[in-house]
Amino acid sequence: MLYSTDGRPAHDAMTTDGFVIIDNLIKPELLEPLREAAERVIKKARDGEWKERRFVGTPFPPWNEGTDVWGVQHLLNPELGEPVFAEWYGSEEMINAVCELLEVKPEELQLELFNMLVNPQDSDFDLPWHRDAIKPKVPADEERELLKIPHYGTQWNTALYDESCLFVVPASHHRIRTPEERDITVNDPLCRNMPGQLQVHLKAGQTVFYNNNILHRAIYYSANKRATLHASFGSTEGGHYRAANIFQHGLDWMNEDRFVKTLPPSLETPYKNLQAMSKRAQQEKEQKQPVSASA
Ligand SMILES: O=C(O)CCC(=O)C(=O)O
Ligand SMILES: [Fe+2]
Repeated sequence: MLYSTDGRPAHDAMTTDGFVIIDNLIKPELLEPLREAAERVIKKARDGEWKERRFVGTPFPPWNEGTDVWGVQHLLNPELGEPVFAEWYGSEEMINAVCELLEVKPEELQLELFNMLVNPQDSDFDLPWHRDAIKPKVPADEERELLKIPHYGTQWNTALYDESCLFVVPASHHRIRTPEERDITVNDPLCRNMPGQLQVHLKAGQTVFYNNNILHRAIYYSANKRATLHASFGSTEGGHYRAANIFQHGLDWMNEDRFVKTLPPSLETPYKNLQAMSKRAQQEKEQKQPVSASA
């Protein structure tokens, strides 16, 4: 069974608190190769050789304004030439942990996003308090309904160096915001004193899985090195509900043969599941489109 760093069954901790910290999901012999690959990729992103980046000043996609990089997108893209990322994403440790948290079998996993969060160089960057899939201004009734939608997937941060950038409000993933929390998320989203906030301290090699509807924010300190792998898997049961969130990131490169060839055997079925989901999502979109009279 998978346990949190404080010795609780990981699935229970995730359900109750909306996040869970787990140790040892990077084999010791993979830590250095991952760090070296991360260095190369960060350099390319900062130098502009790799254009898929998040910039300070733009907290949410599209991240197309600014110069100082706080995130690097698409680490699995073969153009980056860093197969160690797929090796780790598809490693037994990672797959088993995700399967246990999602209560699915490996063949039910859906390959998804794999990015990296890094320290900016010029100034600190405050990512505002948010829930990933619910906008701050939605009325309480709508928030309550949106929080009931199952996730059919999980996302996580794995630190390659010690870091304490993420803040969460534990157990806020299954309830609407209090009036004070609502006021902060709408009017003062960079507030550094959210009631009940908890700073997540990760040692190198530790992973925090979190429900992306937990109230969370991050502070990116330019003086503290951050190279944190930020990834997700879905499950086939409801993978299509995740389509909008996944495909907003532009994943056409995943259709290419040269990408498929880089996948370790453990990711072949999760990849096929993603492709099947993409087709299904596309068909549903086309069916919903009104028939228009063409000239
Ligand atoms: O920096 C982090 O740890 C969180 C990033 C985040 O919340 C996001 O990209 O939506
Ligand atoms: Fe987020």
